[in-house]
Amino acid sequence: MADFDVVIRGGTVATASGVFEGDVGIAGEQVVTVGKNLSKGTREIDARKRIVFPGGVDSHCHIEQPSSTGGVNADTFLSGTRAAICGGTTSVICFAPQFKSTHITTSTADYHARAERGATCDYSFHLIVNRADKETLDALPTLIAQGHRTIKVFMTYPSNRVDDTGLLNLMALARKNQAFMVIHAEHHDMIMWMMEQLTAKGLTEAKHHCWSKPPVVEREAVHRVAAMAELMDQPVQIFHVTCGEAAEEIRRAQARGLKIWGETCTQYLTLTSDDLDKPNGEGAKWVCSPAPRSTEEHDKLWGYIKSGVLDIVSSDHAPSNFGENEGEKLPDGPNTPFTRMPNGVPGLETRLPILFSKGVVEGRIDLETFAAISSRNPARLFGLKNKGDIAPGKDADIAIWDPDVKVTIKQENLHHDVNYTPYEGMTVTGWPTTTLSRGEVLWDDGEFKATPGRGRFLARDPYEFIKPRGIFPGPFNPFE
Ligand code: DUC
Ligand code: ZN
Ligand code: ZN
Repeated sequence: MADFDVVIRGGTVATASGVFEGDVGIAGEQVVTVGKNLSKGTREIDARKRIVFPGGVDSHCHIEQPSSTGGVNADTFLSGTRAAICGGTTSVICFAPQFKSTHITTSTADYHARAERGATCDYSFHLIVNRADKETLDALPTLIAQGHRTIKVFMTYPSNRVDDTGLLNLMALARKNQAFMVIHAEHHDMIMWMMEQLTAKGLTEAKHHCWSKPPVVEREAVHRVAAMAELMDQPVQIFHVTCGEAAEEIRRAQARGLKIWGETCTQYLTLTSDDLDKPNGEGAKWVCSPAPRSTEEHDKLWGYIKSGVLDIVSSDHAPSNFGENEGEKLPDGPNTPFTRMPNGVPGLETRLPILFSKGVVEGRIDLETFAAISSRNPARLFGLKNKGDIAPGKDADIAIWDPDVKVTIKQENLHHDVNYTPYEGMTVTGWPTTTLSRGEVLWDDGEFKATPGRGRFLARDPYEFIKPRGIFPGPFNPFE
């Protein structure tokens, strides 16, 4: 009998802690040995001239997420996780949404049912909370204890935003119940005011979306979150940082010792406001929030990645079809004002190839940093203890890459279920050729094969990163 179910042989194994030439031995669902000249496996995978990375962890993706108006975003759990796996990602953290008129326990259970039906890779949830009322505050401790260890708050969007008092109350609840917080940080009133002015002047094209939310809108909100997190002694992550000004606020807070982390996304390292400047409503394809900036800001973000201030690059996959139905990018046709365009771009499948190409191939980061920002760091920050590494005892979630292949990204070759990609025509170097999830080969040589619903919910226990520091800015500890 073979010692291993699978041996990945002769590759360059690259994790956040190091790079070496060797083999990976897998038994059942887990990695059991990493070394040289391992004995034969029942299945042998030739990884010569390949890089063997831990499967990506995408800690920010909106999949099959119902909206308050009854629509659902374009990907199902089946298509979204298929796209993830074909792009080398093996765990996703999605968003169980809350609605104004539904109990959060019910909406979370409904979202679980969707994932159980379709997910082909493992998944966990952040809980979107959009009303910090008594009913919600009473329900959250049980939901957190069930393994939903993050509360997500939007500081903007009329239908989802939580005001500052609500955010403070949620931070207090998170602290008492050992939950983490992730924040969409933009100054709501500034954006609304700017939208009104732009609309009054007839400046309503997609490109004006960027005008409505310049970097100061983000910088102010990040500063505010950091101050609140300091007051409450609550660990937080700032989502989708787009610019140096906002990243600098995070750096300053980190320098004060706060438990604050920053994420950026592929689109903020590649897209610019010029992408939105297209005629006949086409710019809507690139509308996302916060807004895409400039190549100068891309360079700044890479700098903050290199220094570790931003330590996760996720996709913020938020797919809406480019079409004219309600919920699609142009609900009022080609002249749809930007205020009515759904925010978000698809990017689950392209996240890692773009990050590898722009990051590793173009010499901005090394292989270890790539493995850290795409897999190890999100697994660690969100308490996915069996993910993010290739080491004995870890789940055999692995992506084997051809680092030399040149791929021109085309919608027709992608595996999501949205009808465009914002990266159409971009040529990247490197793509995953084989992806394993818990030892099972799901993507190999252009073929995807997985049973819908095989993905498992990753319930998260309390972990180091969400522990408060026990330090308050004044003499009063409100939690004693
Ligand atoms: N911005 C968000 O806040 N969420 C989804 C997509 C987007 O662009
Ligand atoms: Zn957001
Ligand atoms: Zn998002």
